[in-house]
Amino acid sequence: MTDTTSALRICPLCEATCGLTVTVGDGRITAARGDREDVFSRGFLCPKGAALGALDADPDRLTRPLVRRDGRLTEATWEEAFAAVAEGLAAVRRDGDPDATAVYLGNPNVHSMAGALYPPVLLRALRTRNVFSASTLDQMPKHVSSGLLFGDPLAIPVPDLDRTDHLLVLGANPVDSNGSLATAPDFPGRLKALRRRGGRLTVVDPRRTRTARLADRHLAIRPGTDALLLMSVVHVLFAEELTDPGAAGPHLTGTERVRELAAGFPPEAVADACDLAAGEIRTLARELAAADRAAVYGRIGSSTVEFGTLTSWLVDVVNALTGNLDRPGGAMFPLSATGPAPRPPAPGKGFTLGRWHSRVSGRPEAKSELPTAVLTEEIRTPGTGRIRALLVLAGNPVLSAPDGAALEEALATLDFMVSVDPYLNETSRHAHVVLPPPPPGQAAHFDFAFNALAVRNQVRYTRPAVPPEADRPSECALLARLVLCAGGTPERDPASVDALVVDHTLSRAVADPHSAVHGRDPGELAALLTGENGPERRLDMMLRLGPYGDGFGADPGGLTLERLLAHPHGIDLGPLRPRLPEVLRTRSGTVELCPEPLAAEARRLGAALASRTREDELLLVGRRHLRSNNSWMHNVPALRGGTNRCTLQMHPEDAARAGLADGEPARVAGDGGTLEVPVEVTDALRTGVVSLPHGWGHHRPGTRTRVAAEDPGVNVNQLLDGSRYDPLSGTAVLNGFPVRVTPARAASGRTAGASQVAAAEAVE
Ligand SMILES: Nc1nc2c(c(=O)[nH]1)N[C@H]1C(S)=C(S)[C@@H](COP(=O)(O)OP(=O)(O)OC[C@H]3O[C@@H](n4cnc5c(=O)[nH]c(N)nc54)[C@H](O)[C@@H]3O)O[C@H]1N2
Ligand SMILES: Nc1nc2c(c(=O)[nH]1)N[C@H]1C(S)=C(S)[C@@H](COP(=O)(O)OP(=O)(O)OC[C@H]3O[C@@H](n4cnc5c(=O)[nH]c(N)nc54)[C@H](O)[C@@H]3O)O[C@H]1N2
Ligand code: SF4
Ligand SMILES: [Mo]
Repeated sequence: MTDTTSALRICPLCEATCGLTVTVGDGRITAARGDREDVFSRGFLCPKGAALGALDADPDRLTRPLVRRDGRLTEATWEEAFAAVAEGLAAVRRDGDPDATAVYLGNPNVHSMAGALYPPVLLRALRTRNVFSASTLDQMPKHVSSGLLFGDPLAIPVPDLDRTDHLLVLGANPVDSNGSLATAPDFPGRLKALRRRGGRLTVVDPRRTRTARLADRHLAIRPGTDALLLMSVVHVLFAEELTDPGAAGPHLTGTERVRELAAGFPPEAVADACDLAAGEIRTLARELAAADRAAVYGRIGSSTVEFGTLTSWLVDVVNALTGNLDRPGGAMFPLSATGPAPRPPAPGKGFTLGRWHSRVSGRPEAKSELPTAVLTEEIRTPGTGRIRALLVLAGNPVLSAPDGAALEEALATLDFMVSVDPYLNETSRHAHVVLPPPPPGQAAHFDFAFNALAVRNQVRYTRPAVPPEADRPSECALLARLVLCAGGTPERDPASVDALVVDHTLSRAVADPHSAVHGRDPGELAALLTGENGPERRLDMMLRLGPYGDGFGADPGGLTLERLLAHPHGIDLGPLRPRLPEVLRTRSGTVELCPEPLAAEARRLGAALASRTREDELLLVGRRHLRSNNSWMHNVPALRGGTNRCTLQMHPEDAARAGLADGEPARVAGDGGTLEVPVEVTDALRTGVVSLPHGWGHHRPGTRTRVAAEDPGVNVNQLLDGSRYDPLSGTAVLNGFPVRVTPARAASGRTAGASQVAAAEAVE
């Protein structure tokens, strides 16, 4: 028997950030359970967290870098791999066009320290405008609406779950996803607690999800029409004189213009389009207005739709008009320990969209990113500024973005591609160099992104649970070396990247009259930093400069890395507190409730009211399964099977109309292609709507996710061609798009098994 020890590890597998107690033996995690003493998660964990050990020890994880030689990816040493990266990038950058090198940042970057600390430095070194990320497949609409409303795309109000009396959830299923843009360990438990204390839960979702089953009211809306619903709620609030912005009132401007915009959207005008009764919409508005404390919360289903930014904006407009913006129990701004320290309110620079445009189809940037849906055309279309090199950090856009087949063809034409990824998968198989980070057990963890979205202010840090392997770079060290390669100085010490950031940040802080370290010497401050390595010193710096920090001695009781390390289960920093107007960065210094780009979208929405789906079309929506995570967890045996399947869910009436029975293969056709997939007949979704999960399609050759390949499923995003998008944010429409469903037998004259399903996708 081997000796086992236990260690603490914050779970990196979803936004809930649960604290785990892991058992370690033989240099790996052998078991994981919830840490009861964690100040935030109090022992909660879900099946994914419980499988952290299996995921950590997945035999398909790459342990050494791969370098393409004579067309084939071959194991190499780290030195060989970084030499290949330096050479490949230099060859493209030598021509002097920084935009020829593009970056795609995938979702796991928000779940790791490396992903928070190094991509910003990498982008500065590259100076490219070709920056893409999973955000334009996800939450970019919320950044844009927050940018326009509050002047800061990162100022995202979260529902104050534990104190609200009425929660309205649109297009989110936190019982399965465990929550998003609202970090809350045990989201399901918090919803049950809301009901127990007599609060109301309303869920708007075309599917009767597990979240909808907890609700006292479920509105099975027609997909893509949430903006109409909320516009109509706003209409009722004004028409019935129910608006009362409360304490936020003095900070709001543009309220009258919102009233004018909403005038054309009485419930009777939108009811048909939303397929909801006008009376239900009125009741909803009245209840939100009447509740002492209410919060509206929208996620994926309200975001990855044509009016995603408008919907995201309306969520906060309703919160503001009902007095719930910035009020306890309403929608509040968290205050993260590593965020900027509060400063006296003052007008800011505001937020501008479209400062540049994509080369081929002229799509506007948002938050310095271009839409991921145009990545393919930017690689394929010849001319100056064509993307010839691509760095993919923790991303799998071949499965996560529209039309992966076209993207794959484009990737194959790149002069150079790097994937920083633990797996050889649908995307990384196209790379010239694959750099695998060590498994999560060997990584330290701090939630830079999610503490700014948490429903309670708190701070936690865990060092590696398992001793890092010798001779293998941590993901932080790996990305630091990538930064040096991008900057043309591959020979330099990776620690110099952290030193440079520290110097830059401290120099700015001492020059800032509002900073606690104003006027001090940056060198003196740098010498005070503690930590075992560069990332820890940077964390120490951010904590000390942050809202709860010790200000490098200015507040001796304040937060430092040392103090945080002395609290291994974290430090609770209290419930959310009102932050208006300090949080605002708009030019007016107010909450600009009716920015012109959104007013224009509202007018476009009015025009769209007239259009209808065709009779023979169904609208497709996605779904997430509790034991899944986008494209990359189908390789863990413990998380497979049961209801976690790639099936086309259909209402019995729609299935009967299409001539399909449960288990039969259907042929699904969309703008971008056709798939064959088994039907699952269920009344858990409304009529006129079908559902297919994303992240499947693991049949491709040259990958090494052997478990996933046994049950590959099909890639739903192959039904899309990227031409549907939310114009303000550039976010792809991934929900509520039209498809036609017919029996596959009629089309092919045979029954499709798993391999034939895969083949059908590969062919089309
Ligand atoms: N149809 C449809 N499409 C969708 C969605 C949908 O709801 N419907 N959802 C969208 C959303 S919300 C998102 S966020 C995107 C996700 O889009 P992506 O981020 O492109 O895709 P993921 O599947 O999350 O892939 C993450 C990659 O990171 C790797 N990885 C995992 N852990 C680490 C790590 O610690 N370090 C590194 N370097 N790599 C790691 C994985 O192996 C995988 O290759 O997909 C979007 N696509
Ligand atoms: N288990 C698991 N957890 C995850 C992930 C995962 O893949 N698996 N992914 C993580 C990521 S990257 C993210 S971004 C979050 C996402 O977190 P959530 O937003 O909670 O994710 P979903 O489960 O996709 O919920 C979206 C819901 O919107 C509904 N919907 C679709 N179209 C519409 C519409 O037009 N209107 C309305 N009102 N509803 C609509 C769908 O039926 C679905 O139930 O989850 C994270 N957590
Ligand atoms: S809910 Fe999320 S953070 Fe918590 S254990 Fe599950 S996957 Fe990990
Ligand atoms: Mo996401």
